[in-house]
Amino acid sequence: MNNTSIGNWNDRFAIPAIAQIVPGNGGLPKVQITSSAASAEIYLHGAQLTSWQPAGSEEVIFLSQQSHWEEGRAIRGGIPICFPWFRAKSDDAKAPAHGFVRTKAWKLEALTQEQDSVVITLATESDAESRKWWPFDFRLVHRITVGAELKLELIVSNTGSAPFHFEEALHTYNRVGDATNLRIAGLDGVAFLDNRDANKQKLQSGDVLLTQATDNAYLNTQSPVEIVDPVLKRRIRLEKQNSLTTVVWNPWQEDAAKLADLGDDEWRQMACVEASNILSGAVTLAPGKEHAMTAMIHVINNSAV
Ligand code: TA6
Repeated sequence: MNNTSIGNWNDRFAIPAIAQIVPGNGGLPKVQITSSAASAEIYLHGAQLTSWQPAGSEEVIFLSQQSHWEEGRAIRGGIPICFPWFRAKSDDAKAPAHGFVRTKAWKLEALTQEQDSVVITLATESDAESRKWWPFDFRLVHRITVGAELKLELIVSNTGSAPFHFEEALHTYNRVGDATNLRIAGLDGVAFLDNRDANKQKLQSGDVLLTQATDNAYLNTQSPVEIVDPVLKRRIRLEKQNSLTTVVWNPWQEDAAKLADLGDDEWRQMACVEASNILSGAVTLAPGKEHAMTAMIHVINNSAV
């Protein structure tokens, strides 16, 4: 990426004093939003939001200080997009974890204002590289609305002649005061697969408390989920549409130590709660059809926690 492309992007898309494209970490281009309602940063790499701070709130999104910033590698933190599979590809151990769209540059298609929000539209589509891993034709649009609330829409279109079956996730790393001192409400009574215990099916009893490495896929649930954070004195609320599964993940000390792009103690400042369609929630899409999953995130400050 060079200054010419930055200049061209800004000529086409910049909103003076509100939104511009600038060189980010590793020289990767990012859209920088500084509106009265919120500030945010979205990298074209993976169409990945890495920061959202609504006016009057502290930063809501966690970003590792040890993340890699290069083509072909995922950013650690923010909101990675997992598509067209989640975790390892079931029939190919060599395939990239969480699919292949979070490690490539997406195309910036639009940057507009809607009332006091800024809407960023990014897209990617199948190509010779993607077909090496997954022999289907698709177009993916990620539309992000940055305002007092954060809205993420992931729209999958089948542009080919055969139906395809896919998984997807908006793998949100929420920034928390202390992962050992919070509760995650909204999943009481929901069945989940515990990926830390041979994916055994279990039943959630009460709020989710993080007391060890946790990697749960909650099934058949469209419920809102709240991270209740007594340290930062706030609740982060996730509402979702067209999403049948919710993933809760924290690597804890032992798994964090295995991640070169996550500081050994950074696990304490993060809690992943992910709108998704994985496992039994995976989607089959006919040719010419599209599927839109939406996540809405907002912060309630100084609430009774
Ligand atoms: O969302 C939970 C999870 O699937 C965990 O199993 C863990 O692998 C995490 O994603 C991080 O995956 P990544 O490939 O980004 O290291």
